[in-house]
Amino acid sequence: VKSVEASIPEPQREAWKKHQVEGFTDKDGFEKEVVRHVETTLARSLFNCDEGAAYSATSLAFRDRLITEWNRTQQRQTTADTKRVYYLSLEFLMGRALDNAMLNVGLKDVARGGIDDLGFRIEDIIEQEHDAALGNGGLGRLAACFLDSLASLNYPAWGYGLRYRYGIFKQEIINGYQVEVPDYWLDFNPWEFPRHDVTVDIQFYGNVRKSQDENGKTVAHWEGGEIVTAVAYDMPIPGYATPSTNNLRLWSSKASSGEFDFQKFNNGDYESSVADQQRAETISAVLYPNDNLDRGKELRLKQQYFWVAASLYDIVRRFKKSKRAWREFPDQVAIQLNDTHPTLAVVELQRILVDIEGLEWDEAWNIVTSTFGYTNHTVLPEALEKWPVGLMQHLLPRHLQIIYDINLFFLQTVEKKFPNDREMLTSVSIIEESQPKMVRMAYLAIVGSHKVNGVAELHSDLIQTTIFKDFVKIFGADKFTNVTNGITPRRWLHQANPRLSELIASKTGGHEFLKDLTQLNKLELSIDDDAFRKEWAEIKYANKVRLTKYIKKTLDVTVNPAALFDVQVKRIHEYKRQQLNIFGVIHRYLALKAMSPEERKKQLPRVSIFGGKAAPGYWMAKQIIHLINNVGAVVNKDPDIGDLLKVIYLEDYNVSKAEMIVPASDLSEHISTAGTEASGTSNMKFVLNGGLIIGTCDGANIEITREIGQENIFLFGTLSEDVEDLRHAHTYGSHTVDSDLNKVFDTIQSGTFGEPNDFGAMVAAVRDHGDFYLVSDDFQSYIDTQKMVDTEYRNQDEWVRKCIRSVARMGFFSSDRCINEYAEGIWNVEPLVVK
Ligand code: 4GP
Repeated sequence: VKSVEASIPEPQREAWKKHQVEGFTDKDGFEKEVVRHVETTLARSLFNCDEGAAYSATSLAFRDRLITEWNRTQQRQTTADTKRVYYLSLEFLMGRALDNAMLNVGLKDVARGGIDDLGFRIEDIIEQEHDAALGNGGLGRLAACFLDSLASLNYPAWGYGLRYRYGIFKQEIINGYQVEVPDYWLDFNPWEFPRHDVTVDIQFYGNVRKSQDENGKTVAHWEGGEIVTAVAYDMPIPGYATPSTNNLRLWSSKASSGEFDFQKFNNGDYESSVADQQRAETISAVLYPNDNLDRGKELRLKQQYFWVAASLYDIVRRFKKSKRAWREFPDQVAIQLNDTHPTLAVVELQRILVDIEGLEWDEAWNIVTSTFGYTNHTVLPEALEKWPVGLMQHLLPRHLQIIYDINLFFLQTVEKKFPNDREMLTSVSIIEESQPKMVRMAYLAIVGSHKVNGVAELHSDLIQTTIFKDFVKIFGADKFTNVTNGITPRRWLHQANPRLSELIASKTGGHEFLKDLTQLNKLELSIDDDAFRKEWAEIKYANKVRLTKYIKKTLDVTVNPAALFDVQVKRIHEYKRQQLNIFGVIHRYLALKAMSPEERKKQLPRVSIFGGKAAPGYWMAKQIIHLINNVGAVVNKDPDIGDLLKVIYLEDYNVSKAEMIVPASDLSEHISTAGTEASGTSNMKFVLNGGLIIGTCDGANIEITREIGQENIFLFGTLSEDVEDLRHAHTYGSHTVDSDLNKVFDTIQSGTFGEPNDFGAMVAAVRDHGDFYLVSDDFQSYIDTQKMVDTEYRNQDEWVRKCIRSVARMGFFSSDRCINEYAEGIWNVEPLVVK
């Protein structure tokens, strides 16, 4: 950029500078921008500007501001010639952008006034926005929190992903069943910039020809096949209280000619000419709706290569502009693989360096392994990605050859270190010798990266002692590390819970805590302040009232906002054990039914709130949803029960709903079978918003306990070190289910909650088929712990103190801390300080 600028004559530079866009800073300027966008960009007027148009114009006004900062940020980074981080993720679960942009830029109050002047309410405008739901759950939302932290901490960073036309499906609950409806979110998205000038042609299929160059070296040429074009769409990512604005670049696919095949068209074969175009567009059409599950579909592999190849082309192009030697590539570029989905990037970079740039294999491989880091997000075997060798051969013939070579050289080093250990070789080989043979993507990612990390301490220990233990022997323990997940306090406190954020600011000396979350610890000094605790409790109550109204509006069920709100919202999965929760609810219902009316009057009212999507092909998860809804239908209408128990299923759980639900919880459930939930991040969100947790010793629950103190969390259940023995005992010993749980099962099977056959498999999984998720082992301690919750909740003053103490000690779980750890320990990048 320096040289480009210098080459432009002074007067021209002056002309540009004179007209530089500065962006509004006050209400008047904001209104002017909104009106301009309504009247020109949207071609409407005062007379037909509805809330939707007002939302669009407001977003466009902010987008213009961001894009100016975005340009400057890029220019600063290029001029400073610093190392950049590239975060490759197939999922970015961003949620809404407008509220976040207003708050991060610090102009929400300005916008509120302006929108008011123009005749709207800011809350209504915010509600107009459709969530950008390009992710399934934890993994995708983590990527979104990371983008916020990277920008807020001034790191030179880009996110790279796919621009799905359909994000995660919309969930409807019809007659108690989940029904999936497509989520078409791109009608008009004011936050994206189509970059029709930034395109990359991506090759698939074809074959490999080898030739000799003038020095007698063998060169591979990947020829033929099919070309699809990737087009970049950019979304600006504003940092909080900093001008730094980063970029999320999402690739969209289209036919390489851009149009349909004219030859075919002229020959009258209109249909097939259009079909080619549609086939190309299919690549980025839809997000695969699986969480913690791999379903080896060819189109998914195509998506992965398409995205990875386009992103690497872009990264390499940017690097080449610096005119540095290739060996300096890792000094300029760090690439993080968010799970194994982008692992082909390892192979693609090796291909670029060897086949196209002509580097020697070893030199190229050094560059590759110094560039990549790999994050694992799950130990569940069904989620570990593998691709059939035959499919890889067909779709990416050159890449398969390179994978074989990587494997060969890798196994040679293993052989040297562990001579004559055939078992070791088969166990770590990137190619699984199964029928059919498979490429193990996690192994490829480990071999191709310089660091591998898990996402919470227990999880990082587990990967080193179970699924990847042989790799620890081969590479040494230094290659493996832990970075405990975090969440952005901007969205998950300041935006979702503005009143609490203001109260905290008033007690900690301003909004500094939003940039340095450890400052929350100052709250402990105010814990004996009666007025403070009173206001704290009032805020929680107001958040519960808001959710109460939403429940009334959407489900027509009246719940008592003074009841204990017990929440479990996350993807539906057997390992997350929503079934344990609903069995516990049934147990509570039976206990209440068995009481005399006098006894009942003494009980604490509770609302059990569930939400979450099941993967469309995950039958058992859908049965769990069905049971919860059926239980709700019976309990909520039972006159014996009244307010004492309500069971609510919130439809279509997503990021913007989480922003409303999380601040309204008294107790949230994080009750996975020990050793199965890699980290969890909603546990952090709930505690940060002043709710307590009931949970197992799993994932980040363990570190949360360490930080906030075990007197502030309700832990129960089996420990991870005992899980295997219990499973073994279930299968080979005698497995019995205690009488309380049996009563629950009998009630289900008596038809109290609808057709018993619908739930037969769910009951049998626990009673007859080995109870893999240890529901029976943990049931009694779960029930006992819930009783303790009831007792403790009655002492509201002590409960509020526990909540405040917990919030005060949550500083560690900011994604800022987490990103700083990645930057220092894995990426070796520095923030670019903005003056
Ligand atoms: C999730 C894990 O299940 C969750 O525990 C973790 O907090 C999150 O990643 C972020 O690290 N994994 C997935 C997945 O979403 O699909 O593997």
